[in-house]
Amino acid sequence: MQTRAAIFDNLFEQRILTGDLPPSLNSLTPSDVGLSDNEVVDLFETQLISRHLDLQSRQLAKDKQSFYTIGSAGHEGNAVQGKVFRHTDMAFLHYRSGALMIQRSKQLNGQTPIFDMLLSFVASSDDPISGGRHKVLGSKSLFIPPQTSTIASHLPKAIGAAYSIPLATTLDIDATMPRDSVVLCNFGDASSNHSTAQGAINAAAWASYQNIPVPIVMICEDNGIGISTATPHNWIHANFSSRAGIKYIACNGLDLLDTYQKTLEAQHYARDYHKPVFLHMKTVRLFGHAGSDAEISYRTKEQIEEIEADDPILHSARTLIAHGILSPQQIVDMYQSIKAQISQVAQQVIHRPKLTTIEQVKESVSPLRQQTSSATLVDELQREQLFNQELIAMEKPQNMARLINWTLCDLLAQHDNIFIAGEDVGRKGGVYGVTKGLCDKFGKKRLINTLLDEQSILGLGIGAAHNGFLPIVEIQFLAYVHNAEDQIRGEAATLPFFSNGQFSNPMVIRIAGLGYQKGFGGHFHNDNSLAVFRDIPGLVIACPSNGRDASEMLRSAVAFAKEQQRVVIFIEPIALYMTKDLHQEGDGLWSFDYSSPRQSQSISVGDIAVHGTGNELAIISYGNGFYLSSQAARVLEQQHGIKLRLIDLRWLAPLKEQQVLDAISSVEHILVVDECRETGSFSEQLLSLIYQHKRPSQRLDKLCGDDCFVPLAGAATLGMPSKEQIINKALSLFQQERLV
Ligand SMILES: Cc1ncc(C[n+]2csc(CCOP(=O)(O)OP(=O)(O)O)c2C)c(N)n1
Ligand SMILES: [Mg+2]
Repeated sequence: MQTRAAIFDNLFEQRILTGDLPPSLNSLTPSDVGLSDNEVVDLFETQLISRHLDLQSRQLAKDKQSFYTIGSAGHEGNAVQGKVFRHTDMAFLHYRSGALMIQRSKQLNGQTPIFDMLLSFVASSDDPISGGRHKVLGSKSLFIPPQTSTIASHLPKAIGAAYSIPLATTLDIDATMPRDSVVLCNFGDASSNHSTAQGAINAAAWASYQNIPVPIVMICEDNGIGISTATPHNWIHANFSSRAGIKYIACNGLDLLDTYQKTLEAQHYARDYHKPVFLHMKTVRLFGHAGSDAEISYRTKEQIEEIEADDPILHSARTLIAHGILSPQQIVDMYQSIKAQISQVAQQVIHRPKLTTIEQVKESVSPLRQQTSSATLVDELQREQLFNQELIAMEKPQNMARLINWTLCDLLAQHDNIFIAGEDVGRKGGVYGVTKGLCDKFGKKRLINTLLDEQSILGLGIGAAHNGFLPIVEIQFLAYVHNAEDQIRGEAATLPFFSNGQFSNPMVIRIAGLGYQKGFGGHFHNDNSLAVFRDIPGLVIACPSNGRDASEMLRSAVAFAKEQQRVVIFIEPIALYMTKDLHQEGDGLWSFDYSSPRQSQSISVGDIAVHGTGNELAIISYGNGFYLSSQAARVLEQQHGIKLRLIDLRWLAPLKEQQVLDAISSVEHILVVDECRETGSFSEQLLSLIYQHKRPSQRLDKLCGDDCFVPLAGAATLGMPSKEQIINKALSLFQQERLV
């Protein structure tokens, strides 16, 4: 049986030559909208290239040479956006944007979109965007970061990138995009219902409503369906045409002239007024959702044929013929010659190399980059003015919250491309005062109070990082990462992977979290699980146990994000923010001196700390667990005479395995203390590592949080390791006869 794609291909010539074309949609002429005849032909050529690439991808799939057949057929009107927007206007694209990308590539010399896209279809390692990792649309030189297939998840970062353009001008930073750029993003009609899309569009509206500039054009390519689920009639218009702060413009994507006129209007509006535009573009979807989709199971043959008759390629052909620009025969010739060219290139690309080793595949997860210049040291006089009264307090040891605050202050002074963004981080200084006073020193543009939406906060960071910023974003509590987790997992962490290391979104995500808050808050403010980050390739995870480390590690995190373009999760144990003492009130043993950037003794990413030299017991821990282990250590040493050492992991990823193994190699008993819920905790990784390498005589055990959520009040710590439990567990290791 012939596929619909093959039927279209076979009938094309006949339809054009017999004039079997859809009726005109308007009375516009090319000159009415400012297009020359040649420009219309050029757009049509792009549409044909895109269509033939779609047809070819299905042929290649049939021949088992290609692995992804989702295409752009019916959406080729987006060639217009490839023409209207500059190639430096960063584009976050829907998967049906083949024509847009091809047309955009015509703005730059030396582009080879046909070859490049075919290389991506066949997953060749020569594919210039993903290096054979996925069929994505993307190009470094065309300012098109590749997108994952999770629909709508690219919108928060598109808004973030748009927000960062005027911000870069105001702060006078060296941005990736030119200062008069706009951002464009596109997505499907069904995708617009996704909470991520709704949240992102709401964030743009929220900003625009209060006159915060967000130069973005959000294009909804409305084909009336999402796989098999119809979008309710007129839903997109009803839902988006009167949103506060957002200009709504509609166009018919089947008609090049109307689309050109409206896209120009949208582009000018966004560029001139720095305001978001929602461009609602009607399209059709041809040949099913993808090659594997049997459309006939949910649409009748008549419906399918009716939609096919509205093919934008046929509309464009009609326009060209009606205005005497090309004859039917010239159109057919053009169609055939592009078809032949693409088929010829397809035969070449199937012989191009593929990824053959896991090392090659992994190379782009965290590519090693050349060191860039590190932070400039701020003039001492300037620093004195910056810290002013606080210099007196700096002479005394302080708690973690204060030390992080000063570190952030120094970092903001050293790096002009850093901003801090999150809920309440501005004037209030965050829930725990960690960013207090910074807004007064650096202003609202660098201490950004965001709206209450974690996806948008992370999207702001990711998008701004695309444009040369080094964002430090804050999630108010660990439990509130979860509703936005995909922005880290599916977006920030995957960008280097899918772009073969070409695009990156360096940032530090500060998250207040973990348990032990003296009964306050219950589960949501005492979420003791970091499992959500554990399996994400390339992510760096920091969790300091004390203020001095927190300060140095934050500096390293920022430097690493900058130099290696990495995403760093920085977990701040809330219960330790204000902690000053270790064993008894007033001992001040958990307060530490602040080192200025000049005095800094850096802690490299991954480096553990070993305290003590005892060989009888090693306690390995981090965060609150390390604090409690330090308390327990004194009892174990003084009352039980155990010679021990304490190991603070400090960084949970990457885990420097050899450092850990070296630190315990001469020790007889090893106890891992992990405050997180046992299932999914880092203890799993640590125990299996140690178990694989330990000597038979070494005894090993662990103490973890219970697999339970944290309740309120006095019951809050029942399920988490305590000082007493650590002592008992350690002692029981010594009593055990059985080798673990
Ligand atoms: C978050 C998420 N859920 C589900 C899917 C599976 N999926 C892929 S495309 C699609 C339909 C999208 O429809 P629409 O946004 O209208 O775009 P179209 O394909 O029609 O252009 C779905 C459900 C996905 N990719 N991402
Ligand atoms: Mg759709």
